[in-house]
Amino acid sequence: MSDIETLKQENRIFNPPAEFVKNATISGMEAYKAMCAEAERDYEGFWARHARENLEWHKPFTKTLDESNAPFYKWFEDGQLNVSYNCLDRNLKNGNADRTAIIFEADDGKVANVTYAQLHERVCRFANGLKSLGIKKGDRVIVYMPMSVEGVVAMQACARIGATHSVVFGGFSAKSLQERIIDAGAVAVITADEQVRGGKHLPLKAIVDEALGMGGCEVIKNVIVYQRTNANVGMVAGRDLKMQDVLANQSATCEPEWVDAEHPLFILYTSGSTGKPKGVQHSSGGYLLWAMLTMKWTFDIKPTDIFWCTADIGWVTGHTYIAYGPLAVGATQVVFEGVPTYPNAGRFWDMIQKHKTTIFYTAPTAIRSLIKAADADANVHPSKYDLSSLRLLGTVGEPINPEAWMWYYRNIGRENCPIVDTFWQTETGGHMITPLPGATPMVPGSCTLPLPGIMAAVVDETGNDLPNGQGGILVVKRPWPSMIRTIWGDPERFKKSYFPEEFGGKLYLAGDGSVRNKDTGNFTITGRIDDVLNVSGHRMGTMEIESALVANQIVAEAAVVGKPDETTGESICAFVVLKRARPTGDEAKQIAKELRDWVAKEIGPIAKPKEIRFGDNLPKTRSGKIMRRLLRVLAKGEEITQDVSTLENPAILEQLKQAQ
Ligand code: 6R9
Repeated sequence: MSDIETLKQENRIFNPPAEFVKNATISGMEAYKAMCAEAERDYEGFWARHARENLEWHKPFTKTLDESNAPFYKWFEDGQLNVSYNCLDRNLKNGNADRTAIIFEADDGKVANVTYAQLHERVCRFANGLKSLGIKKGDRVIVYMPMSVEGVVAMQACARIGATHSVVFGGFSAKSLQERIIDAGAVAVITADEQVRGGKHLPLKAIVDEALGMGGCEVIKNVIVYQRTNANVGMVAGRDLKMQDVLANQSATCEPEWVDAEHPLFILYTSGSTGKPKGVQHSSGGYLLWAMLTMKWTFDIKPTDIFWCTADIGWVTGHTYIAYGPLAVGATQVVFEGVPTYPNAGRFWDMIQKHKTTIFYTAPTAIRSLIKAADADANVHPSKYDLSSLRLLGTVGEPINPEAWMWYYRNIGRENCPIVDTFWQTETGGHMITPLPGATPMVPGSCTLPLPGIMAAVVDETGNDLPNGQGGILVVKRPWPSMIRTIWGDPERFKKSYFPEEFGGKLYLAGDGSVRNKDTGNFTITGRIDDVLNVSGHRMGTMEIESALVANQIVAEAAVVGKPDETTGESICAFVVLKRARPTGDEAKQIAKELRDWVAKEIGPIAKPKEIRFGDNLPKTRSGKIMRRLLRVLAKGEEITQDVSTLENPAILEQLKQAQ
């Protein structure tokens, strides 16, 4: 039985604990249904009410939703606000000044607490510093930072002055960084000398220098360097500045730049089905509204909580559930610099115990690798730690297999914490389909039901609704406030990718397949329907990796497919044809290693193929299309049962069967 078949038949149901339901923000299914009904009845009124109740507006909006130029929807268009003001100043006014905003734990275990007042001051000083460099509203600023308080400060300071940030994950290569700098037309880069992960020092500034040296980045006027390790890094006079010098002598207050609700808060690059990463552009008002509402609804956030999202600020999860959401609701959160396996695989459990974490949000891939580690070494088994502070668990980034869900539920939640399996995307800005912890009956492996106001559905290839029980394409039928606004610099691609004409131009296409349970209507995500892979919760385009491979001069052709992997969900398998004879034995091993390193340089270590197989050519149809479907079967090591008579060169399949 395939994984999807198993998931469809999953019928274990876990109700939220009564105690949780009693105190929950959304308590019980009736409350959930009433909210959904309100949104159905008066869609704009529903969102307008929440936007008024949750955000502090400098100038109130009078229009809720403008659909006149669909799919370029506008929300709260004539309202003005500042995101950083809503995250910081508002907490100072509300009596939260001395409340801990961030509990920062460094790789080596050192802990530093930052209060809202301190965070506000740091953001203001840095915002003033950015202004003194001439950075202004509408400018784009690249943030290439380690997990740090300073990373959050950099993002918030950009928001404060109305500059649009684009955070690039610290694991991306110089080439990827350069492409993003050019595409965004950025004027400055904020980075660190080095990042520290798992006891190792890894360069950041040197990679920035390499990226800028590749050319095309002449628009960058300044590089601001946070000194994380005090490593000796090259500083270009007139261009490079230390963060501490930018902050020095700046005023501790900074009048926020009031921006329109639609002003782009950030651009975040993500992989699509074609080669070039897309710059997903998000708004200010609608985005922050959903970050706040989902903190309240999905995470049931309370003043007594210690919230911990383990994502990196380089991904959307780190934007919404570290840099913005928790601060906007005045929460106390843990920010972690390191990795889950250092100094040992008990690090997460140790940190939950130490910081009395109450809400823990992580990725299935981390859970799976920690299950393995706990099985291998009893000392890092979660039973060795006091996890009794936990009251809610969450997962994000990829489907969670029911067995990993059960382990998480039993060993981490002690069968007493609801699990929110949150389905969403870079493009959606925040959670879309997820259990509500004090309401929804949970089913392992299912993200259950859409949040109130989110009109998710499963349709066929022509956009018609499918009955429950029938697998199809996941869509969202109505625009929602935190949705992607456009692809930076490429509105046509935005339309084609997300609102294709074949579907009438008005349905948002998530790029995932889904099926709803016949009885409950629960959604189960069946995986991407495009050429996007999900490796350890990281999104990667197969075409992106293929382009990187063929950019190597010895490669003639390459096809990349995903292969199911016990730990990482999917792994990357590349089929490669060289310009010279097909290598075998040690030579094949050597070239495979060189190509893996090459991809790490072109894109970043996360894109390295786990497996490379060499062939004299690739299986193609007579019209020259590579049959990726067959390659996926070969990668899995399964027998091909499909009809291969339309293949130009069926004999090649035998050769590609063997893993090298
Ligand atoms: C937030 C984030 C988005 C893709 C998405 C889907 C997969 C995310 C999931 C899930 C099943 C979940 N995905 N959460 N699949 N269940 N709870 O991860 O954004 O990096 O853009 O990835 O991840 O395939 O389309 P992003």
